[in-house]
Amino acid sequence: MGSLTKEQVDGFYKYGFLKVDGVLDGERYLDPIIEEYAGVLDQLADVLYEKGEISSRYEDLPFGDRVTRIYAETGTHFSGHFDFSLPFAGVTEETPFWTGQAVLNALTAAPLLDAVESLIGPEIYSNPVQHVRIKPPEKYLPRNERGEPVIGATEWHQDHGVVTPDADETEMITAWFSLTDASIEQGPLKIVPQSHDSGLLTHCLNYQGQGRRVIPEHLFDIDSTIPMPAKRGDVIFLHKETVHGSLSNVSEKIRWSFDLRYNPIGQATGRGAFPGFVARSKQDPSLELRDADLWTEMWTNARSKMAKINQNGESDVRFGRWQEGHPDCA
Ligand SMILES: O=C(O)CCC(=O)C(=O)O
Ligand SMILES: [Fe+2]
Repeated sequence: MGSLTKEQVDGFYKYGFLKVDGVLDGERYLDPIIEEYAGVLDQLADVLYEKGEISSRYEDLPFGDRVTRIYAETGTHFSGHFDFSLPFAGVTEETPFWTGQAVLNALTAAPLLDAVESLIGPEIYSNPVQHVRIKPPEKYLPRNERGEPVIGATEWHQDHGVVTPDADETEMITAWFSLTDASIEQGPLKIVPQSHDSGLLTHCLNYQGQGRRVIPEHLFDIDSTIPMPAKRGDVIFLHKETVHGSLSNVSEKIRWSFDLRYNPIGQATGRGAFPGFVARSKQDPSLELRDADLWTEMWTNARSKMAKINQNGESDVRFGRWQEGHPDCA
């Protein structure tokens, strides 16, 4: 059964977003994820230490400080080891990803799906456009060739803009939540209320030579931007055409969030090479995925297929929809 009030649902469609406090119980859903990722980091630290890429395993540091230290010392980031997704190109049979049981339990948490059900109905598909984002304090991060932190603020975009056109009619919604409190200093989401009224806006692939995909600021009302700090367990729902990005992490702590997508079963996900699954079905509950081993198998199969395409700069299967040279991007 849906858990949102009519006012909340109406507010979501009117403003293009909805923040619901205390959806996910920290002890039940979030602590197990934190524990699971500690194991992932342990493994990563072992490998890096054995290769001589770090001078210590840093096992006494708490998760956030340990990640930050390892990224700083190696001069690179290891986001792929934690993400329940894959890169779009250059994948091999060894490309890391993480699809653990605690993660799956959060994606299928009843209180989360109850809220999703209020927005898109009881036949709910977990869309594979999904990420964990572990963003260390920017001041400690390695920099790319343009001098920017390797995992910095998220550029202005709409989630509709990151799926392929086959999903143009899909009623996809985004659910964002943080595993630890996300203060303003930690670089939470920033949202432009009612920007979804404008429909899909142009995303420029290399706006003003900055080398990143972004909606140019002249296409939306940037002055009405609001920052969205959140407590752990709160969930922020976004309409697929709501313009959003994130602030920079200028704090001393990591910012650690999940962003998930859901759509009604049977609609295109806009990322057909990656596996989604039935998160809830009132019509046929036997379809619901709850076993992380099966989920891992699905991603392992996807990885094998990806290892045969999109190699060496080729684009056999497209993941994006934008081309350079649009007049909005001049
Ligand atoms: O967490 C972020 O920095 C960006 C998240 C995002 O774009 C999303 O939830 O769709
Ligand atoms: Fe997004």
